Amino acid sequence: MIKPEGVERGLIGEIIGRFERKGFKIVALKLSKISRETAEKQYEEHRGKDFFENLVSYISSAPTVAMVIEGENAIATAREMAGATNPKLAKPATIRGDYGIDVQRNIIHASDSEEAAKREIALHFGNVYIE
Ligand code: 3AN
Repeated sequence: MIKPEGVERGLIGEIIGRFERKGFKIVALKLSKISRETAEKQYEEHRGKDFFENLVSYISSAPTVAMVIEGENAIATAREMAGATNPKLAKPATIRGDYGIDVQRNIIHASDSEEAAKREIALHFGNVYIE
């Protein structure tokens, strides 16, 4: 998911392009302002943490781009391409390393496991792409 910061700064094409050029196939794509309820479900694992409230408010404050990418080792590779959670520590040539500074507004969210990917795809796109 491209977070509000990435959309506002005009980075949609750049970010999608990176995944396409890497060789992944974009199989679903949706620009929308997600509801607070959906944001809470997306970040359910972080409920109770001190940044949860701000994170949920932020992610539901302006449009995001959700996408499903398909390809070999897609989950791990997408996270490598996203870079470290804190953009200050993310390496150059990663998305967060190249475009981010703030840990909350860190440009992109990438599912961290097959289980999370299935849950998040269902949350944003329904069950169409789940095998
Ligand atoms: P990642 O997005 O790299 O999987 P997570 O799952 O630890 O990282 O964190 C989810 C989101 O929560 C991050 N993308 C970031 O927006 C936010 N976040 C994580 N740690 C912090 C923090 N210390 N302060 C503020 N926001 C944070």
